[in-house]
Amino acid sequence: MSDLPDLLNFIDGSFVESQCGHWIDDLSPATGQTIARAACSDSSDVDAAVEAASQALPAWAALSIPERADWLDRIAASLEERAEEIAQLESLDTGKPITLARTVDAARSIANFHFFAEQGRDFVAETFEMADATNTVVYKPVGVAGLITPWNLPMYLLTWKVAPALLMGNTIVAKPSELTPMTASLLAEVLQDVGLPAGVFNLVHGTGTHAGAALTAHPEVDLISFTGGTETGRLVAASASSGFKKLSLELGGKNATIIRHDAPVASIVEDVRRASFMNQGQVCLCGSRILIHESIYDEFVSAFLDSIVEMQVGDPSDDQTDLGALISAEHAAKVLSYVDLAEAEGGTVLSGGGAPVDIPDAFAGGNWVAPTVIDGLAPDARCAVEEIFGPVVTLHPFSDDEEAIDIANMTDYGLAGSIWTADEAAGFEMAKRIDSGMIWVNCWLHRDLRVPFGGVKNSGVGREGGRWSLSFFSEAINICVKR
Ligand code: TXE
Repeated sequence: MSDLPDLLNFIDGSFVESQCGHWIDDLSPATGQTIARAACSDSSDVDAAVEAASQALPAWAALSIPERADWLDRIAASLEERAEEIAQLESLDTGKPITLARTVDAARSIANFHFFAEQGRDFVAETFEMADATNTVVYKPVGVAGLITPWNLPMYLLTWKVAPALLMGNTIVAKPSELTPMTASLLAEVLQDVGLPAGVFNLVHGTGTHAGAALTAHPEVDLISFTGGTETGRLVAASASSGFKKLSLELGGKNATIIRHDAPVASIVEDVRRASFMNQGQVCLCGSRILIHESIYDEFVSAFLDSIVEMQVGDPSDDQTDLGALISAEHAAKVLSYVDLAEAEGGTVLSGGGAPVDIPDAFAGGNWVAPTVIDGLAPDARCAVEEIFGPVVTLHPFSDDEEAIDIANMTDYGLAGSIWTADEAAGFEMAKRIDSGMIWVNCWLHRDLRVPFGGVKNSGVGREGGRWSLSFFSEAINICVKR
């Protein structure tokens, strides 16, 4: 028997072990030590969870949207009471700085429920009058929703799916990343505490290849919302498509940060640094390619490197920490392999490139990569177009807007990007020509939850956010009544 917390599945209102009794060790990214163990589920656990969700569906679907919005508010209130605990667990489980876990992960997880409760109350179904008939659009739940989430923003992304799925009357089987199971278990506790009817939300811990694949292939699952890597997204899409499941895929990114000739370098450098290194660069929206107009290249690079020297890297639980640990030893090795590749491709490492030098002994077993800046690469070098998903950015000069747009569009990804300029109109025109789902001008990750969120090209399929989430998590049925 282990002294560590056991993270159980939550099926039909009860916490249960996996049927095979196996466990997955949950490691601290900052120390490498085991901090918990999570149920290692297989298809029999997924079957039980889907059965519970199917049984709970009729009663949950029968509630009105405002009644379900009230449930979301109750969940938000209960999460709010545990906000600090959410932040502590998320920082421990992901290696991210505690201040980020407080201000982003915990805050957004709560906000997601409040936001979708409001959306539900404001929701108006359309009617379309004809000369002799009335069309009324009725929004029905899709059914049992399979929600598969990654490790970079565990509760933030899980709640982004759970809240609208519940609001629109679906029941849920969630499969969080096996690397970060802690806060999904906390969410299950909260849902049990608030008295959500048994079976409406079910949680199955486990690996992608066993629990995740069983969920995407399950014939009684009607919808899959997946956030994760592009290669995994391909497998998920192939598995879900044979059963015609409704599908949303939020995948990877290789986003450009474009700094035009007229950008005020001194005042944007911190924002660009944030876009580069937030969450150790492990956010699909991070700007990992910085394109800089040649007239201000040297000025920007010098200011950027100076600002990186000021970053505090280390103990995630320290309020002053800017950059924590990477999610796993394997992921850190992958990120560092890209630094080697960059050098082989002719790049020069201007900063970082390996583990930070002054990590205390207590964190020697963790997965550390210093903020890394590389220049001298061709814009189509592999390091400049493939997703690295770590604290590594490449720098590229450009001579005019046309060239910046060409470079920005040079990857197979199309998720996000940012443009920095004194000329808002020019920035707006440029934004329209970038092949990606979201572009920020003079800001980054400035989120209004009402707007569409999603990517083009290899960054995904579909949109979530605001009314796009309500539409994805429901079926619009038209009823035409002739007078
Ligand atoms: O994610 P995976 P990984 C990118 C990033 C990273 C790469 C791989 O580049 O280096 O993806 O990361 C579940 N059927 N992003 O391997 O595999 C898995 O258990 C069903 C971008 O950690 O995509 C987890 O719950 N599910 C990204 C979830 O999929 C499967 C965030 C995501 O894991 C499955 C994370 C399968 N066959 C990584 N295989 C973003 N868009 O923000 C795995 N899973």
